[in-house]
Amino acid sequence: MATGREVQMYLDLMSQPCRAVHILLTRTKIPHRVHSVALRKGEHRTAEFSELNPMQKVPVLVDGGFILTESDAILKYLATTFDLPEHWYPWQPERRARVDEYLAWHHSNTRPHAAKVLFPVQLGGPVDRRRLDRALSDLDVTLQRLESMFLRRQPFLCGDDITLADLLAICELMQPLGSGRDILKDRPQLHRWRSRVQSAVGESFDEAHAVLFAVRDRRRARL
Ligand SMILES: N[C@@H](CCC(=O)N[C@@H](CS)C(=O)NCC(=O)O)C(=O)O
Repeated sequence: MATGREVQMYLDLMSQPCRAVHILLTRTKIPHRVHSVALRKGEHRTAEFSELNPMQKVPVLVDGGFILTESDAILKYLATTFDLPEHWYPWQPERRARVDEYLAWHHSNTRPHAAKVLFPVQLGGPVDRRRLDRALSDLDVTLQRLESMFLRRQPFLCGDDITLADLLAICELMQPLGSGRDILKDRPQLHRWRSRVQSAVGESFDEAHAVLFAVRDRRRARL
Protein backbone atom coordinates (compact mmCIF):
# COMPACT_ATOMS: atom_id res chain seq x y z
CA MET A 1 0.00 0.00 0.00
CA ALA A 2 1.48 3.36 -0.98
CA THR A 3 2.21 5.47 2.10
CA GLY A 4 0.21 8.65 2.36
CA ARG A 5 -2.50 7.40 0.00
CA GLU A 6 -5.95 8.30 1.26
CA VAL A 7 -9.06 7.76 -0.81
CA GLN A 8 -11.90 10.27 -0.68
CA MET A 9 -15.33 8.68 -0.38
CA TYR A 10 -18.50 10.58 -1.14
CA LEU A 11 -21.44 8.79 0.38
CA ASP A 12 -24.68 8.77 2.30
CA LEU A 13 -25.06 5.87 4.72
CA MET A 14 -28.79 5.63 4.00
CA SER A 15 -27.71 4.31 0.60
CA GLN A 16 -27.21 0.55 0.33
CA PRO A 17 -24.22 0.56 -2.08
CA CYS A 18 -22.55 3.28 0.00
CA ARG A 19 -22.78 1.12 3.10
CA ALA A 20 -21.16 -1.81 1.27
CA VAL A 21 -18.21 0.38 0.29
CA HIS A 22 -18.02 1.86 3.79
CA ILE A 23 -17.87 -1.62 5.36
CA LEU A 24 -14.98 -2.64 3.10
CA LEU A 25 -13.08 0.59 3.85
CA THR A 26 -13.45 0.34 7.61
CA ARG A 27 -13.10 -3.44 7.91
CA THR A 28 -9.89 -3.53 5.90
CA LYS A 29 -8.59 -0.23 7.33
CA ILE A 30 -8.06 1.42 3.96
CA PRO A 31 -7.02 5.02 4.69
CA HIS A 32 -10.00 7.11 3.64
CA ARG A 33 -11.92 10.27 4.31
CA VAL A 34 -15.71 10.32 4.20
CA HIS A 35 -17.48 13.27 2.56
CA SER A 36 -21.10 13.08 3.49
CA VAL A 37 -23.56 13.78 0.66
CA ALA A 38 -27.05 14.01 2.19
CA LEU A 39 -29.44 12.75 -0.48
CA ARG A 40 -32.51 13.91 1.45
CA LYS A 41 -31.13 17.47 1.33
CA GLY A 42 -30.40 17.20 -2.40
CA GLU A 43 -26.66 17.55 -1.89
CA HIS A 44 -26.04 15.15 -4.79
CA ARG A 45 -27.58 17.74 -7.15
CA THR A 46 -25.19 20.58 -6.39
CA ALA A 47 -22.90 21.83 -9.16
CA GLU A 48 -19.85 20.75 -7.15
CA PHE A 49 -21.03 17.16 -6.73
CA SER A 50 -22.36 16.96 -10.31
CA GLU A 51 -18.87 17.68 -11.48
CA LEU A 52 -17.66 14.56 -9.67
CA ASN A 53 -20.57 12.48 -10.86
CA PRO A 54 -22.79 13.92 -13.61
CA MET A 55 -25.22 11.07 -12.86
CA GLN A 56 -25.73 12.68 -9.43
CA LYS A 57 -25.53 9.43 -7.52
CA VAL A 58 -23.52 8.13 -4.59
CA PRO A 59 -21.10 6.49 -3.93
CA VAL A 60 -18.18 8.22 -5.63
CA LEU A 61 -14.54 7.50 -4.95
CA VAL A 62 -11.68 9.88 -5.63
CA ASP A 63 -8.16 8.46 -5.48
CA GLY A 64 -5.66 11.15 -6.36
CA GLY A 65 -6.90 12.42 -9.72
CA PHE A 66 -8.94 9.30 -10.43
CA ILE A 67 -12.72 9.55 -10.03
CA LEU A 68 -14.80 6.39 -9.96
CA THR A 69 -18.56 5.82 -9.67
CA GLU A 70 -20.61 2.58 -9.32
CA SER A 71 -20.22 0.63 -6.08
CA ASP A 72 -19.39 -2.57 -7.93
CA ALA A 73 -16.44 -0.93 -9.72
CA ILE A 74 -15.36 0.91 -6.57
CA LEU A 75 -15.29 -2.25 -4.47
CA LYS A 76 -13.28 -4.11 -7.10
CA TYR A 77 -10.89 -1.19 -7.52
CA LEU A 78 -10.27 -1.04 -3.77
CA ALA A 79 -9.81 -4.80 -3.55
CA THR A 80 -7.31 -4.88 -6.40
CA THR A 81 -5.30 -1.71 -5.74
CA PHE A 82 -4.93 -2.13 -1.97
CA ASP A 83 -3.25 -5.12 -0.46
CA LEU A 84 -6.46 -6.64 0.90
CA PRO A 85 -6.91 -10.24 2.01
CA GLU A 86 -7.47 -12.24 -1.15
CA HIS A 87 -10.85 -13.65 -0.13
CA TRP A 88 -12.65 -10.34 -0.81
CA TYR A 89 -12.15 -10.67 -4.57
CA PRO A 90 -10.21 -13.88 -5.26
CA TRP A 91 -7.47 -13.98 -7.84
CA GLN A 92 -8.15 -17.52 -8.96
CA PRO A 93 -10.23 -17.13 -12.17
CA GLU A 94 -13.09 -19.49 -11.32
CA ARG A 95 -13.48 -18.12 -7.79
CA ARG A 96 -13.37 -14.56 -9.10
CA ALA A 97 -15.89 -15.44 -11.79
CA ARG A 98 -18.29 -16.65 -9.07
CA VAL A 99 -18.16 -13.20 -7.46
CA ASP A 100 -18.70 -11.51 -10.83
CA GLU A 101 -21.54 -13.92 -11.54
CA TYR A 102 -23.36 -12.97 -8.35
CA LEU A 103 -22.73 -9.25 -8.86
CA ALA A 104 -24.14 -9.32 -12.39
CA TRP A 105 -27.25 -11.05 -11.05
CA HIS A 106 -27.43 -8.72 -8.03
CA HIS A 107 -28.02 -5.56 -10.06
CA SER A 108 -31.12 -6.90 -11.77
CA ASN A 109 -32.46 -9.00 -8.88
CA THR A 110 -31.48 -8.36 -5.26
CA ARG A 111 -31.09 -4.60 -5.66
CA PRO A 112 -34.31 -3.71 -7.50
CA HIS A 113 -36.40 -6.27 -5.64
CA ALA A 114 -35.29 -5.26 -2.16
CA ALA A 115 -35.63 -1.57 -3.05
CA LYS A 116 -39.09 -1.97 -4.57
CA VAL A 117 -40.67 -3.03 -1.27
CA LEU A 118 -39.75 0.38 0.12
CA PHE A 119 -41.48 2.61 -2.39
CA PRO A 120 -45.14 1.75 -1.65
CA VAL A 121 -44.59 2.64 2.04
CA GLN A 122 -41.86 5.24 1.94
CA LEU A 123 -43.57 8.39 0.82
CA GLY A 124 -45.53 8.85 4.00
CA GLY A 125 -48.94 8.59 2.31
CA PRO A 126 -51.26 5.57 2.33
CA VAL A 127 -49.61 2.25 1.49
CA ASP A 128 -50.24 1.12 -2.09
CA ARG A 129 -51.23 -2.46 -1.14
CA ARG A 130 -51.29 -3.93 -4.66
CA ARG A 131 -47.92 -2.49 -5.52
CA LEU A 132 -46.50 -3.66 -2.22
CA ASP A 133 -47.84 -7.22 -2.68
CA ARG A 134 -46.32 -7.41 -6.17
CA ALA A 135 -42.99 -6.13 -4.84
CA LEU A 136 -43.06 -8.63 -1.97
CA SER A 137 -43.75 -11.48 -4.34
CA ASP A 138 -40.81 -10.51 -6.62
CA LEU A 139 -38.61 -10.20 -3.57
CA ASP A 140 -39.69 -13.63 -2.39
CA VAL A 141 -38.46 -15.21 -5.64
CA THR A 142 -35.11 -13.45 -5.26
CA LEU A 143 -34.75 -14.55 -1.62
CA GLN A 144 -35.56 -18.13 -2.58
CA ARG A 145 -32.89 -18.02 -5.30
CA LEU A 146 -30.33 -16.62 -2.91
CA GLU A 147 -30.99 -19.63 -0.69
CA SER A 148 -31.33 -22.33 -3.31
CA MET A 149 -28.63 -21.18 -5.73
CA PHE A 150 -26.01 -19.09 -3.96
CA LEU A 151 -26.18 -20.42 -0.39
CA ARG A 152 -27.09 -24.00 -1.23
CA ARG A 153 -23.89 -25.68 -0.14
CA GLN A 154 -21.74 -22.87 1.20
CA PRO A 155 -21.70 -20.40 4.08
CA PHE A 156 -21.24 -17.25 1.95
CA LEU A 157 -22.74 -16.31 -1.42
CA CYS A 158 -19.64 -17.23 -3.42
CA GLY A 159 -17.87 -19.82 -1.31
CA ASP A 160 -16.38 -20.51 2.09
CA ASP A 161 -15.35 -16.97 2.86
CA ILE A 162 -16.85 -13.50 2.64
CA THR A 163 -16.48 -11.60 -0.65
CA LEU A 164 -17.57 -8.26 -2.13
CA ALA A 165 -20.78 -10.02 -3.19
CA ASP A 166 -21.88 -10.57 0.41
CA LEU A 167 -21.34 -6.89 1.21
CA LEU A 168 -23.52 -5.59 -1.62
CA ALA A 169 -26.18 -8.22 -0.94
CA ILE A 170 -26.46 -7.74 2.83
CA CYS A 171 -26.70 -3.95 2.51
CA GLU A 172 -29.62 -4.27 0.10
CA LEU A 173 -31.40 -6.81 2.25
CA MET A 174 -31.06 -4.67 5.37
CA GLN A 175 -32.65 -1.61 3.71
CA PRO A 176 -36.33 -2.55 4.27
CA LEU A 177 -35.61 -2.41 8.04
CA GLY A 178 -35.86 1.35 7.66
CA SER A 179 -39.55 0.93 6.86
CA GLY A 180 -40.01 -1.59 9.67
CA ARG A 181 -39.67 -4.80 7.68
CA ASP A 182 -37.06 -7.47 8.47
CA ILE A 183 -37.29 -9.46 5.25
CA LEU A 184 -34.91 -12.17 6.50
CA LYS A 185 -36.82 -12.87 9.72
CA ASP A 186 -38.68 -15.93 8.44
CA ARG A 187 -35.82 -17.28 6.37
CA PRO A 188 -33.47 -19.19 8.70
CA GLN A 189 -30.87 -19.87 6.00
CA LEU A 190 -30.54 -16.21 5.04
CA HIS A 191 -30.75 -15.24 8.70
CA ARG A 192 -27.76 -17.46 9.52
CA TRP A 193 -25.89 -16.03 6.53
CA ARG A 194 -26.55 -12.50 7.80
CA SER A 195 -25.07 -13.49 11.19
CA ARG A 196 -22.00 -14.93 9.45
CA VAL A 197 -21.52 -11.70 7.45
CA GLN A 198 -21.94 -9.66 10.64
CA SER A 199 -19.31 -11.74 12.46
CA ALA A 200 -16.95 -11.53 9.48
CA VAL A 201 -17.04 -7.73 9.31
CA GLY A 202 -17.34 -7.05 13.06
CA GLU A 203 -18.05 -3.50 14.20
CA SER A 204 -18.00 -2.20 10.62
CA PHE A 205 -21.48 -3.64 10.17
CA ASP A 206 -23.14 -1.61 12.94
CA GLU A 207 -21.09 1.45 12.08
CA ALA A 208 -22.37 1.43 8.49
CA HIS A 209 -25.94 0.66 9.57
CA ALA A 210 -26.18 3.12 12.48
CA VAL A 211 -28.22 5.63 10.47
CA LEU A 212 -30.60 2.95 9.17
CA PHE A 213 -31.03 1.54 12.70
CA ALA A 214 -31.82 5.04 13.97
CA VAL A 215 -34.52 5.44 11.28
CA ARG A 216 -35.98 2.04 12.27
CA ASP A 217 -35.97 2.97 15.97
CA ARG A 218 -37.60 6.36 15.37
CA ARG A 219 -40.29 4.66 13.34
CA ARG A 220 -40.90 2.09 16.11
CA ALA A 221 -41.15 4.84 18.71
CA ARG A 222 -43.88 6.57 16.65
CA LEU A 223 -46.05 3.41 16.47
N1 LIG B 1 -25.50 1.37 -9.60
C1 LIG B 1 -25.13 2.41 -8.67
C2 LIG B 1 -26.37 2.91 -7.99
C3 LIG B 1 -26.13 4.17 -7.23
C4 LIG B 1 -27.44 4.72 -6.70
O1 LIG B 1 -28.55 4.41 -7.21
N2 LIG B 1 -27.32 5.54 -5.68
C5 LIG B 1 -28.51 6.12 -5.11
C6 LIG B 1 -28.55 5.90 -3.62
S1 LIG B 1 -28.74 4.20 -3.24
C7 LIG B 1 -28.50 7.62 -5.37
O2 LIG B 1 -27.46 8.24 -5.30
N3 LIG B 1 -29.66 8.19 -5.68
C8 LIG B 1 -29.82 9.58 -5.90
C9 LIG B 1 -30.73 9.86 -7.06
O3 LIG B 1 -30.93 8.97 -7.89
O4 LIG B 1 -31.24 10.97 -7.13
C10 LIG B 1 -24.12 1.86 -7.64
O5 LIG B 1 -24.19 0.67 -7.34
O6 LIG B 1 -23.28 2.62 -7.18
